[in-house]
Amino acid sequence: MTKTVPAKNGVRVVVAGDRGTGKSSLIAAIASDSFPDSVLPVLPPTLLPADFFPDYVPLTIIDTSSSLEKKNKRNEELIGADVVVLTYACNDSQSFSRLSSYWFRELQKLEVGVFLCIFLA
Ligand SMILES: Nc1nc2c(ncn2[C@@H]2O[C@H](COP(=O)(O)OP(=O)(O)OP(=O)(O)O)[C@@H](O)[C@H]2O)c(=O)[nH]1
Ligand SMILES: [Mg+2]
Repeated sequence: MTKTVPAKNGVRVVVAGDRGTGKSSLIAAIASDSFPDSVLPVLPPTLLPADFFPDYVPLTIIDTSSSLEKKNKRNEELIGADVVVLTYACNDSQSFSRLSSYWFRELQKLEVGVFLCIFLA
């Protein structure tokens, strides 16, 4: 029987988006398989082990802060990302506009190539 070999050491997913758009809740929900009543403002890195996935690649999910003072740290995380998840709140049209007016530009400036948008219910 063929054993599945990991393609690489892991995938680093960085979650960014405007304040209050559900970054930390999304990560907590993925990690616990349920929507959290409350979450820390910034979660520590969340490791989803390889056996969580059919292709056997572990995932590390990095939460980011919305504080301006933490922008440098956030940018470092974005530069080191394999995948960027941008969040917006569907009940906040401004957070949607900010995807193009701020976040896409910010990723371009940082020369971050890959990104994915997600929607909140
Ligand atoms: N209805 C609804 N509420 C959500 C959803 N995701 C998050 N929330 C709520 O939105 C609020 C903000 O969620 P957080 O996960 O703290 O958002 P955040 O982007 O991490 O916020 P900051 O860390 O302050 O930038 C909380 O009250 C959540 O319960 C969602 O998918 N649907
Ligand atoms: Mg948060």
